[in-house]
Amino acid sequence: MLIKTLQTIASSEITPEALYLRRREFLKAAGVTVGAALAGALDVGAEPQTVGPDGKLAVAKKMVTTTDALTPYRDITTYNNFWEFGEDKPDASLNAGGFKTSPWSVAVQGLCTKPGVYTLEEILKPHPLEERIYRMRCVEGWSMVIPWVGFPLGDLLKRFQPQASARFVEFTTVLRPQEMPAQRLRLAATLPWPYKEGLRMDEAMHPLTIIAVGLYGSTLPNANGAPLRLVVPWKYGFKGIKSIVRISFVDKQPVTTWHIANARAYGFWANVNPMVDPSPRGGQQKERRIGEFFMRNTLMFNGYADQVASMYSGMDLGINY
Ligand SMILES: Nc1nc2c(c(=O)[nH]1)N[C@H]1C(S)=C(S)[C@@H](COP(=O)(O)O)O[C@H]1N2
Ligand SMILES: [Mo]
Repeated sequence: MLIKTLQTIASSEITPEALYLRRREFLKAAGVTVGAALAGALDVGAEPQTVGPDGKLAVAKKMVTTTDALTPYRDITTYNNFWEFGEDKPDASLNAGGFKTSPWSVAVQGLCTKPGVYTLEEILKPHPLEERIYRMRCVEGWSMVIPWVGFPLGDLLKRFQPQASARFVEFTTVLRPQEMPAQRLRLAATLPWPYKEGLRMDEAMHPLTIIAVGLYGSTLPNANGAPLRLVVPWKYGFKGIKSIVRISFVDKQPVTTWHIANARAYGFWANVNPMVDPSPRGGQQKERRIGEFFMRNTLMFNGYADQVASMYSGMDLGINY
């Protein structure tokens, strides 16, 4: 297997202690010891994920989908939406320090042959990591270019053997009021917790859809949704649900958090579309790339139309937003 190491983050940007501790947690999570009781239930494969000799997550493949400059690590990890930790951009990085992401498990349920509660190591172990450089466009009108490390969601979902009746997948974020202040203190614009998102099965199986476990070659910071989060680059950022603890195969379109909060503004599909603006925020035609002064034009399907538009042929995107 070809292992390429990733570009390194300037060491001034992260404290070595913080990196070291996170790496130890990840090594534990990706380790070769699998609970004997569950080992038979799910094929965990033979090839463990690795951390390279330089301490970076080792990636087997790289996919670069834009020539735009990468957004700096500091911006990606301190300008966040993770409302469980507060509504302002710096809240997640300031308040998520004590969020415990190890041990972690994911409950898989619904219309599949292999439901169960799986440890993070069982979830991650067979999947070679890839670097995916993707644009991310938030419905608030800002965007970034993020070098994710992860693997195709479809490869994970196949292991649970979804049934033909499974038409959608629903994802749920952890409910941890003791660690997530906004779940505990009913803040003004609080959302109905836990955060939920969903995809149609073909969207979930699309090769661009990934589970991210890292960025810039290191494990995900808590603020970005450690230990694992969804990334769907042609959809608005709110589809990218963080810190996932449940995956459900269902036959009906899931009811999602932002849709409950404001059904008119936030549809289920949430495909990036400069032509449709149902939200009260103002147009979706332009976006500000974090770090840039001038606005950019927002691209249909966030620039991924060639790969994804066919999934929506025959759908009226003005209604199904
Ligand atoms: N659980 C959870 N997931 C979430 C959110 C959230 O508040 N809670 N915010 C979403 C929104 S609106 C965006 S734009 C992205 C932001 O991801 P980032 O902070 O890693 O850039 O996460 C999405 N996933
Ligand atoms: Mo967002």
